[in-house]
Amino acid sequence: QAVSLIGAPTDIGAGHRGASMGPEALRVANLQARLKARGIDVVDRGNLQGPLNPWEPPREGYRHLSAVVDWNRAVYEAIYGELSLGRLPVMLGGDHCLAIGSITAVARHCREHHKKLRVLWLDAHADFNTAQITPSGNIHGMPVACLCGMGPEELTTLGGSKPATAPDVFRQIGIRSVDEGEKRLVREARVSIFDMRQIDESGMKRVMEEALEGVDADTHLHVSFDVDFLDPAIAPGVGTTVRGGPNYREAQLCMEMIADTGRLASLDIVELNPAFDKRNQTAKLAVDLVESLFGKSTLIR
Ligand code: DIR
Ligand code: MN
Ligand code: MN
Ligand code: MN
Repeated sequence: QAVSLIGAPTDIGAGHRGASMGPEALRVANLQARLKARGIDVVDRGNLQGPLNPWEPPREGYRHLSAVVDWNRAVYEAIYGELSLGRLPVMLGGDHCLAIGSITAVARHCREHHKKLRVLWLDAHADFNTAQITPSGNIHGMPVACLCGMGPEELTTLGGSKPATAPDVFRQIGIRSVDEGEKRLVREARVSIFDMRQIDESGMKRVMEEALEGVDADTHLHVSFDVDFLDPAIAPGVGTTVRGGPNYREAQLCMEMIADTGRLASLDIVELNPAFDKRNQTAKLAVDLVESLFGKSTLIR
């Protein structure tokens, strides 16, 4: 297994500044060395480049649309390139708008290689807003809708055709903050959502079994890990904390069960915001969890 780390240092789609420092925080927390220690070939490709954040108000429902498009083009090309080399790309965000680029590339790779795509969206938020219903204009709240063909043409057609993916490839886990208009849209699109209430009632084990159902040898498994998925008590280093998220053990189990499938083929680590963190603890936690995602087990067996 060969892994490529790709930094995308921008907060262009977010409502707070600072996610642009995420890639460096993950490097400082030793992401590459920790994966290498697992016997994985890990290359750090360095950072992509794109426009600076002009910090402007939203226009016609979108904040910084053209800069978001530029960043996502760069991410799309880089991720597609790594997949073509047979490597497993890890996109170090950056805010979650960049998953439009990464997952559009992954979807193209899957089409070309006749693979089924499954996306696990680990997040406090559904990220299914559109310009008409967004409360903020921040495009990091819109990537899933864009990938399903709902959004500005420049983003929905990043990979040429539209839509990049269908709603049925997604399994959203940890959800606990969905805006009013967004609730109606996810229901209409029939996005599969395992919210915190379901994790409370069924437990993380049962939820992950359901979310991973049907993942087989022909499946490309993509994990889009928004760090605000985690409970803010253990992960304060994000711009949009929502209380009541998975605790440390629940998060570990989630990652370990993904690793057990042996199908992880691409990963986003997004929304890590060192400006809100203390002593880089959230980056360290993210690295710890990513080790589990790549097969490190706390169990003795
Ligand atoms: C909120 C916050 N739903 C919005 N979204 C996200 O502005 O659209 N925060 N993704 O991380
Ligand atoms: Mn492949
Ligand atoms: Mn998100
Ligand atoms: Mn989120």
